[in-house]
Parts: sequence; structure tokens; C-alpha cells
Amino acid sequence: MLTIYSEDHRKRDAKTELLGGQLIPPFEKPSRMDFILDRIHSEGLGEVIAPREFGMETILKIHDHHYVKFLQTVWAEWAEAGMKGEAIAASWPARRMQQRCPTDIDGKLGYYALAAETSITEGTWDAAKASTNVALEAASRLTQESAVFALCRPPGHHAALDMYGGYCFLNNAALAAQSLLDQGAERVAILDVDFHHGNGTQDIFYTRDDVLFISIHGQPEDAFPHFLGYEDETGQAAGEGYNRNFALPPGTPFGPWRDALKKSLDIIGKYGPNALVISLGTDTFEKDPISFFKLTSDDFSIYGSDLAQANLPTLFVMEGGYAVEEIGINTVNVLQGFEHA
Ligand code: B3N
Ligand code: ZN
Repeated sequence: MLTIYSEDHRKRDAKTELLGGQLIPPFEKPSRMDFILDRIHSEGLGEVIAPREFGMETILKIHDHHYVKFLQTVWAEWAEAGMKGEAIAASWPARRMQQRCPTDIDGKLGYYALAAETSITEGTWDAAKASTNVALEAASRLTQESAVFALCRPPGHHAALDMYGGYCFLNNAALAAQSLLDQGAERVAILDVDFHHGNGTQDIFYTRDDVLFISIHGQPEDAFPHFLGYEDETGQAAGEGYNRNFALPPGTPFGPWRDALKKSLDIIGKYGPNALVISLGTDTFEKDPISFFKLTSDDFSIYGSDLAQANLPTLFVMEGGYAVEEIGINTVNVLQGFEHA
């Protein structure tokens, strides 16, 4: 399988993540990519190539232009204000408050952040932009290839129309789906198998019927992002019926997870898309440090093979996964399971 990858992800190398009242080294770190690349090479998965530069056109179809400008300028404004650490949101437009973007940098951070764990650093925009190039290059190759792996970092599925958080800034899977539509697809399905609900992708396509979004994730009562991902969120307006959530409890093993996958593939089959985008997070793994599903490394191979049953051009977009010792094995197991089905 062809892999698209950019070294520019290294420009995002945050030193802090807010957890339990402390600033800790982030779970989402550059070495995640090295473990995946090593496994791709040792298993001979296929060629790894760098993306072209895709500019801003598709990004501005998916994200609010004020939000994009914020991402481009936030670090300079933060540094100009004399802040000493990495940029972290600390106040929000909470219930019954004004939803107006302030000019003060602390106010802007709170306006555009969906949570506080994700610090913004000097190279964050450049890395997020490079990650979108990876997704868009992969989407452009899907006409020649039956499956492509977009090895994106930073991840994207929490990034909404105008919000960042959960280690995500620009929504790579949404951009890939939009690009496939722009290339002529009539309908695209996005299946999000990351442990966390893809709130950003849901937000972006919630009122549209040209993109079906399905997510299988830890239930919001217990898991980040906490405030979206319930099963009764089914879409709105033209998008009614084109959003599905499978929200599963703590300790979920492969059996019930796979049942949700099979239901998802059935819904996708009935939708009849021209292409399938998989938001591929391997934080469903039993040893993941921040998640609570119980998939084993072998389970990743099995569900990779299940995904091939959809019989669609398939674009895998990398999302989460923090058990770094096994992230390469688990990720490549999905891709090999798919290829050898
Ligand atoms: O949810 C967490 C979190 C949960 C458990 C933890 N333990 C047990 C050490 C630590 C952290 N943090 C909030 C930020 C989660 C971002 C998730 C990003 C992701 O992978 N999205 O798909
Ligand atoms: Zn995740």
C-alpha cells in the first residue's frame, strides 16, 4: 500500500499537555511516526512518498477563515504578548455568555479551543498544514490506487469548523473527503475507528448528505471529548440520517466493538459511496495509556480484513494511538489485514 508522509510534522514538538493539574510531556509526540515508519519499512508495506503543496483552497472549504487566520497567527501574538510558556486556553464562552471573538490573545484561545490539554507551539501551524498536504495527496492518488495510507501528524478528527483541541488543528479526514467530492465522487463515507469520537468531522458534515459520518468510540459520559458523540446525534436538515455514533462503555473488548463495525459497514453499503475514508486511530488498543477499549494487536489485523469487505477505494487517515511501542504493529496490522483480505 502506498503511504504519504511529511517530515514537517516534526515542526510540532510541544513540551506540555495539561493533565491532572500538571503540565506533562504530551502523549501526541513526533516519535509516534517513527515507530509507524519503522514497521512500514520492516514489513515491506510499500512505497513512502512526500506530498505536494496543496495551498489553502480545500482548507477554506472545510474551516472558517477567521479560525484559519487564528491558527496562522496565534503563536506570534502569544509571543508578542510576552507569554513565557506554550499557548494554552484558560477561559471559555460558556453557557449564557457572548459568542464573540475577543481581540486579546487569551480570549482568542478560549474562543477557538474546545479543551485545554492541547498547547499551541511555534511550529504548530506549519505541521498542521503539512498534515493536510499528506491527506490531500493521498486523496488525489485514490484514482490510481485502490487504497492509500495518509500518515498524518498532527491528527485531525477533533478539529471542527472553527475549533481545535484533542491534539487536532485541521481536519485531515474531512479535507480528504471534500477533495474526493471535488474530484468527482458523488458520495463519500467516513468511518472513524479511533477510540475518541470524531466530533470535528461530525460537526463539519452534520447538515450534509454527500458525506456519511460514522464513529465507533468511548461513550461521552466517560471519554474525551465528553460533549458530543451520543447515539441520538443522527444529523440535521439535509444531513438527517447521515451521522451515526456507536458509543461503547469502559472495558469494551473486540467482540462488541466488531459488532459495531459490522453494523457500520452495513450502513455504508446501503449508502453506496464512491469512496471510504477511515479515520484510523489505534488508541482502541488494550495497552493504550489514555483509552479504555481492549483490542489486541491481532484484532487490528482482523478488522483490517473486515474493512476490505466494503469493496471501496479506501483512504486511511492516521489519527490517535499512544502506546508507542506497539503503534507501528497495530497500525500496519490494519493495513495488511485490509490488503490480504
Ligand atoms: O482523555 C484524556 C485522558 C484520559 C486518561 C488519561 N490517563 C488514564 C492517563 C490521560 C488523559 N485526556 C484528554 C485529551 C485526550 C485527547 C485525545 C486525542 C485523541 O486521540 N483523539 O482521537
Ligand atoms: Zn483518539
